[in-house]
This record gives sequence, structure tokens and C-alpha cells, in this order.
Amino acid sequence: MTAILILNGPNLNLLGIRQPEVYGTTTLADIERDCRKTARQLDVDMDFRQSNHEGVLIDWIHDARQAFDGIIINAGAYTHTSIAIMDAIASVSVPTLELHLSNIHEREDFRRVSFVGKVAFDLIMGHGAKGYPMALERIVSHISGKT
Ligand code: CA2
Repeated sequence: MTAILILNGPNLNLLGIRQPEVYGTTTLADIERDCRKTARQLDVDMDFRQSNHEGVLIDWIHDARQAFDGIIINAGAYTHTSIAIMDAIASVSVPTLELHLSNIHEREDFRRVSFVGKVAFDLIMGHGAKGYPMALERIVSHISGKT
């Protein structure tokens, strides 16, 4: 069965808990629940993880080489800074989709730079929490060769 790893980076554990005026009221647990529902509908296995630590995210990306067919990553602010995460994604040769809640191209200039984007096959952004199930559908269709 196709297995997808969904990774979430720093501060995303605070979703729905802090600054709801900026990032909404949906929690990461709500998002995980929605993703599990979509994964069941698509008949895929899914692992959903969050860490505030760059090295932990890198270790998880390395895990994907053996155990997963695709990675969806919202690397949070590491998106804009981490050459190490970019190198890790490039090293595993697992199709990777970049995901963001907000439209990073319509925010501050420093968010326009994405190191993850240099190694991802596609980008979904600006759809809030709904972007997560959309990303699952997109990566499954990419892996099955439909898009
Ligand atoms: O839009 C996204 O998904 C981001 O990856 C979110 C990151 C931001 O640094 C990226 O530029 C775009 C920030 C996540 C912070 O999440 C919080 C949630 C609640 C309270 C505070 C932060």
C-alpha cells in the first residue's frame, strides 16, 4: 500500500491555540483527523508528525527513504532558511510536495525564498487547513502517475 509521510515544522503545534487571528482556529490535531479521513478514502497509509527541531525533521526525512512513497512537508519557517532540510529531501529521492497554510508569495519578502521548493515536485499554499487533504490527493495522483 502507498505510504505518505506528512511533516510539520516549527510552531505548527500552536495552530488553533495561539494567534488564531493569523493562522485560524483549526488545530493540528483537527488537520491530522481530516488527513486520516482522506487517506482512508484514497486507500493509502499515512504518518503525521510535527517537530520544532530541524535535526528531528531531517532524521524523519531520512526515514522516508525506506518506509514511505511520498513526503508532504510544511517546514514552517525552516522553509526559508534550511539548506540542510533541502539537502535531506534531495538525498532520499522520495517525491516531495511543499505545503503551506498561507500564500508565502503574498507575505513578507523573506518568505518568498523557499529552499524546500527547490527540491519539491509541486507546491500547495494559501488554502489554510484544507490544503492538507488537497496535498494528499495531489501526491497520490503524482505517485500513481496520473499527474
Ligand atoms: O503558511 C505556512 O504554512 C507557513 O509554513 C507557516 C509558518 C511560517 O513561518 C511560514 O512562512 C509559512 C509559521 C507557522 C507558525 O504557526 C503558528 C501557529 C500559531 C501561532 C503561532 C505560530
